[in-house]
Amino acid sequence: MKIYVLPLTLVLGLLIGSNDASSVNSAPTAPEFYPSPWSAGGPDGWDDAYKRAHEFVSKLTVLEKVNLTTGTGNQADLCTGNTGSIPRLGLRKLCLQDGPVGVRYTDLNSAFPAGINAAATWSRALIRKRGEALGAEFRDKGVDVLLGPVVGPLGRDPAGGRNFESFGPDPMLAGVAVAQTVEGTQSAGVIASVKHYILNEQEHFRGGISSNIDDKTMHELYLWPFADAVRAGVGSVMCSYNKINNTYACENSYVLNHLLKNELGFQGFVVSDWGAQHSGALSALAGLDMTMPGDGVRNSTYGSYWGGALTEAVLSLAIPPFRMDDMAVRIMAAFYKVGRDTKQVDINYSSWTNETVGPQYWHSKTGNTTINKHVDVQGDHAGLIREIGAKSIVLLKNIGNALPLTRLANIAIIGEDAQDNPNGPNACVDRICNIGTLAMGWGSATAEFPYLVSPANALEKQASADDTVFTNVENNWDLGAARAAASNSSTAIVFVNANSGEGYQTLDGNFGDRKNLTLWNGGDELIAAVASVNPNTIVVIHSVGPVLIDHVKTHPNVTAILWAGLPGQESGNSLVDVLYGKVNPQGKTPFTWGKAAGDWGITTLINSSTPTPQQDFAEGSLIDYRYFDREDIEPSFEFGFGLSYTNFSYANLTIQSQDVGPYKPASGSTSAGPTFGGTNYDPVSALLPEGFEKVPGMIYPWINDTDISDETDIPYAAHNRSAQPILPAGGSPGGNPELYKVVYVITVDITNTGEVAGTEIPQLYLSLGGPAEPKVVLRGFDDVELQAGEKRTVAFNLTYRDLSNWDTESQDWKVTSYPKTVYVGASSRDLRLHAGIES
Ligand SMILES: *[C@@H]1O[C@H](CO)[C@@H](O)[C@H](O)[C@H]1NC(C)=O
Ligand SMILES: *[C@@H]1O[C@H](CO)[C@@H](O)[C@H](O)[C@H]1NC(C)=O
Ligand SMILES: *[C@@H]1O[C@H](CO)[C@@H](O)[C@H](O)[C@H]1NC(C)=O
Ligand SMILES: *[C@@H]1O[C@H](CO)[C@@H](O)[C@H](O)[C@H]1NC(C)=O
Ligand SMILES: *[C@@H]1O[C@H](CO)[C@@H](O)[C@H](O)[C@H]1NC(C)=O
Ligand SMILES: *[C@@H]1O[C@H](CO)[C@@H](O)[C@H](O)[C@H]1NC(C)=O
Ligand SMILES: *[C@@H]1O[C@H](CO)[C@@H](O)[C@H](O)[C@H]1NC(C)=O
Ligand SMILES: *[C@@H]1O[C@H](CO)[C@@H](O)[C@H](O)[C@H]1NC(C)=O
Ligand SMILES: *[C@@H]1O[C@H](CO)[C@@H](O)[C@H](O)[C@H]1NC(C)=O
Ligand SMILES: *[C@@H]1O[C@H](CO)[C@@H](O)[C@H](O)[C@H]1NC(C)=O
Ligand SMILES: *[C@@H]1O[C@H](CO)[C@@H](O)[C@H](O)[C@H]1NC(C)=O
Ligand SMILES: CC(=O)N[C@H]1CO[C@H](CO)[C@@H](O)[C@@H]1O
Repeated sequence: MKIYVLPLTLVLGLLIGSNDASSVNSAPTAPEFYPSPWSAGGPDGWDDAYKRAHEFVSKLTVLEKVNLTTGTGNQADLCTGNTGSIPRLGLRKLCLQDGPVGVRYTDLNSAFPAGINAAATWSRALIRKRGEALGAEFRDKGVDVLLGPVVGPLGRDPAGGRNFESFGPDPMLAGVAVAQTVEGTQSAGVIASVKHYILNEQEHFRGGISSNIDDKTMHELYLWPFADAVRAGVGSVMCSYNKINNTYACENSYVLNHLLKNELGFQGFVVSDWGAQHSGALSALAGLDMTMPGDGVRNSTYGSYWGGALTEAVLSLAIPPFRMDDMAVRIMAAFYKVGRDTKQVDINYSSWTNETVGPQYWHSKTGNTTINKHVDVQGDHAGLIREIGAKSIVLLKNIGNALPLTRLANIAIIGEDAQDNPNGPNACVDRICNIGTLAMGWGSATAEFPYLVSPANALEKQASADDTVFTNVENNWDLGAARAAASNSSTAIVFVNANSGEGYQTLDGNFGDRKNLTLWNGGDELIAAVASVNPNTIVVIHSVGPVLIDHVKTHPNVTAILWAGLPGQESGNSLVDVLYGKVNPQGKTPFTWGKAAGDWGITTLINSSTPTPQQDFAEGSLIDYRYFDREDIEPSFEFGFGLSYTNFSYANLTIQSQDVGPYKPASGSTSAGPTFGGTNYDPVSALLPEGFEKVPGMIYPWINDTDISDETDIPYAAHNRSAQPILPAGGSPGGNPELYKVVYVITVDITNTGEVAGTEIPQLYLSLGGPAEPKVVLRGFDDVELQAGEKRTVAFNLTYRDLSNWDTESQDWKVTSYPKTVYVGASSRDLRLHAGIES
């Protein structure tokens, strides 16, 4: 430990940030890792971006570097998050905006299907197009950083409130989906910020809970999709609210410095979740590069952990110059990597009002100007949204060819979940209600709907075109009316749902996380009433995740069940496309449907009186289907399951070794930590220039006076800028490139044996062998469109990473000596072909 001079705020920050753990007996602690790795470029555009960032940052003063890193305060400016600017060099503030389903807090934007729906398509091409379309909308509103996509929560807990934002609990599916989304978004010229890093698996206590995890599970499960995001070139990573092994994510030097920046070779910047920063100098040394929204530290000199406080920490050398420079370089490297220098347009909207003219600086209500230009950024995205909505629908049951529907004499639509919200689709702020059809969860992962096509509306249109007698029962509670309508129609479609969201608001007793896994608003009773009188009852479920519906699955009068997830603005049209066979369903469930809440083996932690509730991830990597397989629990519908209107056969599994030679651990060392510009460390130069008029309440980089004295401990190793060894599993963005070498190519022949064209999702599962390992893990999939009778040979790659387990001793990926088996099939339990591979 070395003594440095620090201001009081930082001392407080350090104490608050580091002392909580000591109150918990024998609680695990996070190892420390210093120094924070400096960015040095890399493949796929990072080298060029780094060079340009290096040139730019070389021109900056300390104050200007600080300005890049610090938000100007909650609602201080137009966007969800706003950094300071560099007027001297013409760099405007950076605009960060929620969120993963569309541009939040504005108008004339699209509302896309949720992440969980994107995953349910199992289509790389559709997921990529969704990312591109999202990126284009953010770009055209003037946004620099899109706060998404989401792979944390991964979905450990089926009741987890924000699971729908991400791509389901399998790390491989999530990894492919996040990479496609990042590449799509960034190709449009917007920085993606993958979140929430890491282990933010439930909403209860998210601001204080400690997620405690072992090294192997961390690598094989939760870190896996983040590695794919980094390999895809993601420009930003958002650190989460929770603690990991009792240290806050945003000051956890092990997860930020060691895992993310060193082992995964992340070259972009880490931004805090809103208010997730809890210390000043310590968070910077632990690897945080940008704080949002920047303020929120009451009773401190600067109202911020950073801003003027960061300037003081830099001038006092509590933070070494190479670290401050690296923070700025990482932000600017991400900026250049995605082409913000040529693709940036002015910010066209205010997040805080839809009035055309009003205050730019919302918090202080100053700076009246035209703040909402009402720019229509929707392009032709409605067609893509409709297609993803339809292709994400999972057909769970279909007996006696109940579906697809043909021209019907009559149809009854039953349930509130089919209807328009009478007050409009955006009537509830942040969608914190469950009125009308469910097409979006609640919280920050929302955008305003430009419109919402309800199922009732779309089905009525279809009925009218077909001369079908159409009956619509809008209410869930009038079971008499439901029965009357159902008994009067040859086809009855019942709509039910289950919602969840972000844990800053409670809805019907659900604090973000679901309090149960059953249907909402009497959905079970409604289905029972309809099915008791109608032998052709079709059930449509809009839900954030699995619901307990085994009684529906086994009910003889329920002829079809469809899961439509959270489809976004084209909900009704997407559904009609599938019900009437214009789209043959291809969706496969991206999570397991248990029969009882206990089947997953996970309970949400909802009662705790300690400031740091301890949540041990003792199940290791045995979540979702891996747990059901291990415990031999029969689910209602297994991970990867979904029906089609046609059938597919599988044959001719082959395995070809690629003779790529043995894996080579990375070695060597980095360059020494570089510094760029900003050599004036005289506090006088950091005082507010005379005559500068501050926007009231805004966070600035200037210091109040030149007396920057107070003392605290700073980890000595954080100041070491000498060359550092490259980790065996590291060396490049995403980790050692050797990990991604294709070791085996597996092929199978898939034939469409039915009467109509359709898309099959063949899935490759691998048994890694070993007594503690999951029975199988997903390692490949493809979406294969086949005409009736058509056959295609499908190829899957197995990389070194796919075949390996994390070896804690060597801190590297290793192929164990246990025998390994490859399975290819139509779901995690429909493993039709298999073959052993030598290892
Ligand atoms: C958490 O603590 C466990 C047990 O001490 C340790 O094995 C693991 O590496 C730690 N992980 C992190 C991310 O701190
Ligand atoms: C920091 O950013 C603020 C807000 O954009 C701006 O007013 C100020 O001039 C910037 N300071 C410096 C030193 O560039
Ligand atoms: C901040 O100051 C106010 C007024 O002096 C006081 O009531 C409050 O408790 C203080 N808050 C903290 C977090 O110290
Ligand atoms: C720091 O300076 C700002 C104005 O420049 C002032 O509002 C604030 O009260 C000062 N804080 C302290 C603790 O002196
Ligand atoms: C502006 O927002 C209000 C409140 O959310 C809403 O009632 C109104 O329709 C909106 N106006 C426009 C033009 O979008
Ligand atoms: C800003 O504009 C609003 C609406 O046009 C007006 O009510 C308000 O008085 C203006 N404020 C200032 C400071 O000009
Ligand atoms: C039953 O159907 C008939 C003819 O289609 C219609 O006139 C009547 O209103 C329906 N009754 C109910 C309860 O829906
Ligand atoms: C589960 O929660 C939902 C939403 O709060 C509620 O509507 C439903 O009645 C609950 N189910 C049970 C069995 O209590
Ligand atoms: C199925 O529907 C018929 C009416 O067609 C009804 O008589 C029967 O009781 C229903 N079956 C069940 C299990 O509810
Ligand atoms: C299996 O492969 C052989 C040889 O390529 C081919 O003739 C046969 O049609 C394939 N079988 C199926 C069911 O695809
Ligand atoms: C499989 O590997 C080949 C060559 O390494 C590559 O071109 C192809 O895109 C890979 N396929 C997938 C699905 O990753
Ligand atoms: C001031 C202004 O209108 N800025 C931008 C608004 O959005 C359009 C379309 O993206 C841009 O071309 C403008 O520059």
